[in-house]
Amino acid sequence: MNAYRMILMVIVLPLLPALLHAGQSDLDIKDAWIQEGPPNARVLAGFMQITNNGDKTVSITSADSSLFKSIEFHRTIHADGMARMEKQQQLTIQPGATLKLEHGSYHLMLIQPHQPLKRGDSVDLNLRLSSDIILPVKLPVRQPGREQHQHHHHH
Ligand SMILES: [Cu+2]
Repeated sequence: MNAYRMILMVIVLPLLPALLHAGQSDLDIKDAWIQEGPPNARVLAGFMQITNNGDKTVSITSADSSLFKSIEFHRTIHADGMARMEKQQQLTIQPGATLKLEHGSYHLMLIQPHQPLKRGDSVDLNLRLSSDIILPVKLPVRQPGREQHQHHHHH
């Protein structure tokens, strides 16, 4: 064994467990969906439940999809009988906690679809985590439920 191979063994072998772990995240995504909008909608809202099964806090720092110009994280705040949306720099999920993206709370704001989207379509998007892991998520486009008819977006 030459010196070069010896160095490889010494350096690379201890790293293997870490390398094998790369690409896996502690986040579990459930019930991901996008609400169907009116034809030519400029923005759509996306929802999901994100559970952190790990023992460290995880942040989602950005999201993107080839079907949208951009994706933001929003939170709807109710004050003085009005609902308004605040842009969030990131979504943070504590260990063991579940963050619900739902009507009247946190949601994905999907901005300027490149093509019309209707129920039955599905959207692939990538969530980038603070650990630099990219988490792909598929969201079907669905009709809003009855209980959600009072929800409005103001931009
Ligand atoms: Cu919004």
